[in-house]
Amino acid sequence: MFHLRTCAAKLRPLTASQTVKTFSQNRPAAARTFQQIRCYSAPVAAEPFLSGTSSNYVEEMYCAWLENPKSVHKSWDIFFRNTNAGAPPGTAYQSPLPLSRGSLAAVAHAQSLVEAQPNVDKLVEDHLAVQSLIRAYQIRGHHVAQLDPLGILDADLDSSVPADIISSTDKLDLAVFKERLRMLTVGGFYGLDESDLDKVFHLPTTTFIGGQESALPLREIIRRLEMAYCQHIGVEFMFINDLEQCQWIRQKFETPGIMQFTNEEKRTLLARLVRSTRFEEFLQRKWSSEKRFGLEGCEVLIPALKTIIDKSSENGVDYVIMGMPHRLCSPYSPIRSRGRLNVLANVIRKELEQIFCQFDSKLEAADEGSGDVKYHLGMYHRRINRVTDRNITLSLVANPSHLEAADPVVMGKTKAEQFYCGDTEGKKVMSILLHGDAAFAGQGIVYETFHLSDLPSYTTHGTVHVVVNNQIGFTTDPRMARSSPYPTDVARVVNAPIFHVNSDDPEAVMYVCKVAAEWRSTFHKDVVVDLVCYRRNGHNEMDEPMFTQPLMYKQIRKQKPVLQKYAELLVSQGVVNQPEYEEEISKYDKICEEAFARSKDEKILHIKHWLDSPWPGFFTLDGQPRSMSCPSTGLTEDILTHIGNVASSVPVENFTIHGGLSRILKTRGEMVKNRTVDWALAEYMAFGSLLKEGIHIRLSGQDVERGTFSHRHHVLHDQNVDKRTCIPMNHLWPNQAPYTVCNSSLSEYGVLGFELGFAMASPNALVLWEAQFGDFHNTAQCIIDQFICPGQAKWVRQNGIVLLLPHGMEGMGPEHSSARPERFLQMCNDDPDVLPDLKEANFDINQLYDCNWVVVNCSTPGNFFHVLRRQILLPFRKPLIIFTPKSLLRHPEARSSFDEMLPGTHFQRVIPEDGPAAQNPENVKRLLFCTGKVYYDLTRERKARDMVGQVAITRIEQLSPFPFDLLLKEVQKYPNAELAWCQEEHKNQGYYDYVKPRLRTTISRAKPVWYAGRDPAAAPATGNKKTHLTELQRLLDTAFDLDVFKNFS
Ligand SMILES: Cc1ncc(C[n+]2csc(CCOP(=O)(O)OP(=O)(O)O)c2C)c(N)n1
Ligand SMILES: [Mg+2]
Repeated sequence: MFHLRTCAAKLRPLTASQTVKTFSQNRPAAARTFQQIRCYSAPVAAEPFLSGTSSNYVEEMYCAWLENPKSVHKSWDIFFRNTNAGAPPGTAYQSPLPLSRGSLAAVAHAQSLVEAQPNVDKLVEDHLAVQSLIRAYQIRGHHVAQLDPLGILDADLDSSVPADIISSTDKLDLAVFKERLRMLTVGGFYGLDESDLDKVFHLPTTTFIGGQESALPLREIIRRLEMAYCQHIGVEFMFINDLEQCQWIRQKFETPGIMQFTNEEKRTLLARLVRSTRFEEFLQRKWSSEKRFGLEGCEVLIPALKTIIDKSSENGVDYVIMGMPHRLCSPYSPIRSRGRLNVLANVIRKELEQIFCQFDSKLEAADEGSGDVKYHLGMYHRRINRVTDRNITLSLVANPSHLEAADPVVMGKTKAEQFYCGDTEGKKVMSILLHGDAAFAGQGIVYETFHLSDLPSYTTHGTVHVVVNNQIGFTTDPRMARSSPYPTDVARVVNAPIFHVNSDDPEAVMYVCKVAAEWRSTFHKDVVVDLVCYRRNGHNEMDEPMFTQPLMYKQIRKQKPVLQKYAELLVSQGVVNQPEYEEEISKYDKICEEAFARSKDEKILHIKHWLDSPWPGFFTLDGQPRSMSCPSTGLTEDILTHIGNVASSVPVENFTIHGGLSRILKTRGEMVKNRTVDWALAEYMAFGSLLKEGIHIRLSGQDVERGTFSHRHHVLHDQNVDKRTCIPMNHLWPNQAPYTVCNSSLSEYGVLGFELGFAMASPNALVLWEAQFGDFHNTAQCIIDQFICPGQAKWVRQNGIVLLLPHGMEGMGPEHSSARPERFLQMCNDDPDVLPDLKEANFDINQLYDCNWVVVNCSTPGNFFHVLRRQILLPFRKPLIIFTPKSLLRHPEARSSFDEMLPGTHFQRVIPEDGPAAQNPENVKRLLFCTGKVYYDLTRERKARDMVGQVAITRIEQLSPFPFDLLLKEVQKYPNAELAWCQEEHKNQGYYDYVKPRLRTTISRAKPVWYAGRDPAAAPATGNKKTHLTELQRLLDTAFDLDVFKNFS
C-alpha cells in the first residue's frame, strides 16, 4: 500500500496512446523501467478496493494497459482512462460493458462471468490468486518435476508436494484435481474453486505461458505451467534478484512449444548417444578383465557437453577449458576412467588410436617424470566444430584424485587465457566444470570457487557447471551425504540458475544445455546443469552395489538404457527407422575397431601428447629448455633509479594520497637517493624490471595490494574521490607488460588453485600468491600436495608459480609464526644421502632443473630481488616457495645496496661469512649455518659477545635444491671449526631435519652437525612473550657457547 501511495503521489496525466509508445520503447527492460513510467493521474491509492496485496496486480494491469489498452479487461481500461482523466476515488470504476462480437470465444465466456460478478473485489482476488499460482509454479515447480529416471528418490530429497501447486503426478486427473483444488481452497491459498477452471484470466507480464495470448482459462494456465515446470526439467531460478534474468529464464521455459527439435537435430542427438554408449561398450569388450567404472547411466553426458560446446561456439567462443570429476578420471586404472576417455574421444575428438594405445601396458614411457595414470592427464586439441564450422580449441586440465580440487585451477587457467587474448568479457574463452553430486555438495572448494566467479580480477565471465548427479557417492546415499535439498544448492550463493533435468529424456537434456550456454553468453554468469541420472554399476566392479543400495539397484537392473529408449521413441515417431539406427551403430563400431587395429602400431607412450597447456616456443621442438644457464639477474643503475623514483611517487595528476603514505613514499625516495632498497623496494625493482621485459606480473592473495604489513602499497587510493586508485607499477614504461595486483577473497584453497591455473597458461608471466601469514597455506594444502609439489612429475607440465609465505618467530603466538618450512622441505625430491657431481657444468642450473620445487628464505632484500628475477630468466619453470619476513621488512640492517643488484650480480644461494672470521678462517672455532631472520639475532649476539673472529656465520638462502657445492667450500674454508645449525623454529618444525643429513653428506660425515635452536614442540610457537624471549636467549646462548657440545662429542 505504501508502495502504491508513493507512486500515486507522483501522478501526472498521460494518455494510453502516449504511454504505449514510451512503454514499447522500453520494452526489453520493461519490468526494470516500470517505476519510471508509472504515472496515474488520480489518487489511485485511495481506491476502496486497493490493498497491499492487490497493488501488485493493479501495477501489472496498468503496465499491460499502457502497452495495449485492449489487452486488459474493459473494466480496467475504463478505470485507467478515468483515473488518468482525474476521476476522484471511488468513481473511476464502472461496470464493464459487454465485449464486442468476434473476440475469442473463451474470452467472451470469461467476460460473461466477469460481468456477472457483483463487484470488482472478487475479480481482483481471483486474478491475484492466479498470479500467485503462477508464481508458485515458478518458485516450487521443480519440487514436483519428474527428475529421477529411476522414479525412486526425489531429486530434492523431499517427498512432500508443495501444498500450493497442483502436483504433476496428478496429471490433471479431474477427480484428483478437484480434491487438490478443494484442499487449496480449504487451505485458503487462493480461494479458487472448480468453477474457476474455465474462467479466463489475464496473464501477468511475469509469465510467458500465454505465447501470443494475453489471457487464458485457468485450466490451460495450469496445464502450461505443468508443462513448463513439472515435467522432466526442474528450473530453480526464482532466488535470482535480477528481474531481467528471471524474465529471460521464464521466457526460455514457459513459451509454448519452445522445446521443439527438428528431425535433423533428433538424428544428431541419436548419433551422439550411439557414440557415447558404444564407446563404453567397445572398451568393455576389449578390456573386459579390467574393473568397470564408467559413464553407464549417464551416457547422455556426451551429447550434453557437445551441445554446450556447439552453442557456445555459435556464440563466438573458440576455446573451451574443461575440468572433470573422478567418475570421469579414475586414479586407479585407465579402463575405469572410461567417462574421461569417452569425453576425449567423442567431445574433444582425440584420435581413437592415441587413446587405445594407452591401454597397452608394454609400451615404454618416453618422457621424464614418474607419470600419472594416463587418464588423469590433460589434453589440448584444436579442431573444427562440425556444427558451427568454426575452429575450436578444447583443453582438459589434468587433475588429481581429490574431488573438485581442479575447479579453481580450471578457472585460473581460463582467466589467463582470456587475459592473454584480450578477451575482457569472456566472449572467446570459457570453462565447463563437471562435478559428481556428492562431491559438489560436500567439498568446500566448490563454494570457494563460486565465490571467485564474480570478482573483478578472478571472474571468467561465467562457467557452465554440469553435475553428474547419479544420486550416490561411492556407497553413500544422498540422504546421508548432504543437508541441502539438492546437491547443487551451493550454486545459489552466486545467483546461478540451476536446471535439473531427468537424464533419461535426452531432448530435455539438450534443451537445458542449450539454454545454459545461451545464459552464459547473454549474462556471463555461472549456470548449473544438474543431470539427474543413475550409476548402472557399482562404484567399481569389485563393489556389489546391492550390499548398500538394494532397492535402487533392483530398479537399475530393470532400467532400459537411454539409447534404447530414445531409439525406440524416434522409430515410433518415424524420425529414423530400425535399419538406419542399426547402421549407425555398426558404423561407429567399425570406426572403433579400425582405430584399435592402428593403435597396435604405436611403440612409445608420449605423456607430452597429453599436455593441457603447451607453451609454444618456450622449449625446443623436442621439449627441452633452450639453454642450461641463467643470465645475470642484475639491472643497470638507471633502471633501478627509474623504478625507485616511480615507486616513491604518485604518477598521476590531482591525486591526494594519505599523509602517512606520503611519508612512506618520501622514505622510499630517500632510499633511492642513497642507492639502497628495503624489502618492498626490492620487490618493486624485480617486478618493475620484468614488466619492462614484457613479463606480465600477477600478485594475488589476501590484502596484497597494500600488503598485510602495510609495506607494499602497490595501489594508491585518492583520499577525496571514492574508488579512484592508481597503480604506479603500471606507469613505469611506455610499452610495459601489465601488472595485476589483486586482493583476493578470503580463501586459500580456491585462490592458490586459481593462481596455479593462471600460471599454467603461459611461461612468460610471474604469478605470485601471497598468504596473509605463512601458516594459512595449510588450508590450501591439497593444491600444494597434489599439484604444486608433484605436478611436473605427474603431468610433465612445468609451473613457475611463486608462493610468498610470511614466516618468523616474533613472539606473536602459535598462529602467524610458522609457514611450516618442514612440510615444504620434506617434500623436496633431492636425496639427502647422495652427493651430486659437484664438478658438473652449470651444476646450480642442473640442480634446479631436476628439482620439484625451489625453497628459499632470503635474508636480504637484494637476494629476494634476484630470486624473483631468476624465476623468469631461467630457461624452465619450477614452483618457488619463499619464506618471507615480517619484522625484517622494516629492520634497518635488512637493506641492500644498489651495488648488490647491478649487472653481473646474481641470486646468492649461500651468503658466506664476510666479516673478520672470514679473514682468519683458521682461528674460527665454530661455523654456524642458519637461514633467514635469525641471522640478525646471531650477528647482534656475536657482536655483543665480541666473538666476531671465533664464530663464522653462513646463511643458506636457497634451502632446496641444497647448495652442496657452495657449502662444501664453506666447510673447507674453516678447517678448525665445529659445525652447528642454528634456527629459531622448534627443532621438529624447521630446517634442521632437512639440512643436517645434507650437510653431513657434503662433508662425507667427517664432523657432527650440532643443533642450536628451540626444543621440539607441538605448537609452532609459545603464546607467552616472556617465554618467547627466554627461548630466544637460550638458543643464542647455545649458538655462542663454544663448550656446549663438548660433552656430546
Ligand atoms: C577429496 C576426496 N575425498 C574422497 C575421495 C574418495 N572418493 C572417490 S569417489 C567418491 C564418491 C564420489 O561421489 P560423487 O561425487 O557423487 O561422484 P560419483 O562417484 O558418484 O560419480 C569418493 C568419496 C576423493 N576422491 N576425493
Ligand atoms: Mg555420485
